[in-house]
Amino acid sequence: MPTLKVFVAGLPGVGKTETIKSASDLPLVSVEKKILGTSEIHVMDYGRVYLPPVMLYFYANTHGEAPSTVWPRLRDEMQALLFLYDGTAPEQAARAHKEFTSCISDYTGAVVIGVSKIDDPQFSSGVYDSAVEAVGSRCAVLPYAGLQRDSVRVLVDEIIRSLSNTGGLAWPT
Ligand SMILES: Nc1nc2c(ncn2[C@@H]2O[C@H](COP(=O)(O)OP(=O)(O)OP(=O)(O)O)[C@@H](O)[C@H]2O)c(=O)[nH]1
Ligand SMILES: [Mg+2]
Repeated sequence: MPTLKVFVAGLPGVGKTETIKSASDLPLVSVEKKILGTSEIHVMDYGRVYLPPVMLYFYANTHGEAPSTVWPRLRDEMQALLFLYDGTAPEQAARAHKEFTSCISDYTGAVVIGVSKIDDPQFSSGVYDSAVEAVGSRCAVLPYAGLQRDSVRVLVDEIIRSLSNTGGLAWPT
């Protein structure tokens, strides 16, 4: 069965855990992930969903750690990066963008940005606008609601689409 590993990245509180919960067929678990090629173990959120013919695995940073600190040790085995900006936190947008820029440097996998919490009255379209402006044509920027399965599914579909566009899929779609 073809598999696809997706790292869900973002600053603390952006909605990574809820997004994985909504995307996944399983209750959320925390895993001790072995870092490829090392003896290092890293605690991460984990979920998975079967979208025939592919099994997608999701991992996310936890415990308030910055994505750019763990990503360098994971990027080689992740086919996609789903990077989240908090739609209710315009004051974090500049920091999120700095993290994002660091994560995508030299990365050739699929990249999608989600702007979270569109269902929240505090959602600011300014976060969306600044993300679009900052990333240009590098990747899609999609506002979404992490507590809603259908909304998260749109992000997942975009990841699969962008991988098939770049020839990164090993199976026909
Ligand atoms: N309204 C709304 N609230 C959300 C959404 N996604 C997450 N939240 C809330 O935002 C808070 C943080 O969500 P988490 O999923 O725990 O965020 P996280 O990125 O995993 O946070 P850390 O693990 O601490 O880095 C929680 O109170 C969630 O209920 C969303 O789409 N809409
Ligand atoms: Mg979390």
